[in-house]
Amino acid sequence: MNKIFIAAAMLVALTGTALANDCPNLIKKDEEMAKAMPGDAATMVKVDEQIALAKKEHKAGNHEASVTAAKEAWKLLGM
Ligand SMILES: [Cu+2]
Repeated sequence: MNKIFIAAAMLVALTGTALANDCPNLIKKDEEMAKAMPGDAATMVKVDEQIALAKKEHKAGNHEASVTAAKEAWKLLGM
């Protein structure tokens, strides 16, 4: 029972770390894509908002929310 608990805790820790490392990469990709293929002005405002949100959530430790915002920016860019 204890072993299962430890394995589960480790899995959560590993997933958390992976997500924490993922956000800056995803945000970087967003920024690169926004530069490479800017959409219309209204879309870019929304993209910038999502990127700013992703950075904020990452700093706050809400990595899942950060990844969601970063992926939302991708969608807005047509990815
Ligand atoms: Cu993060």
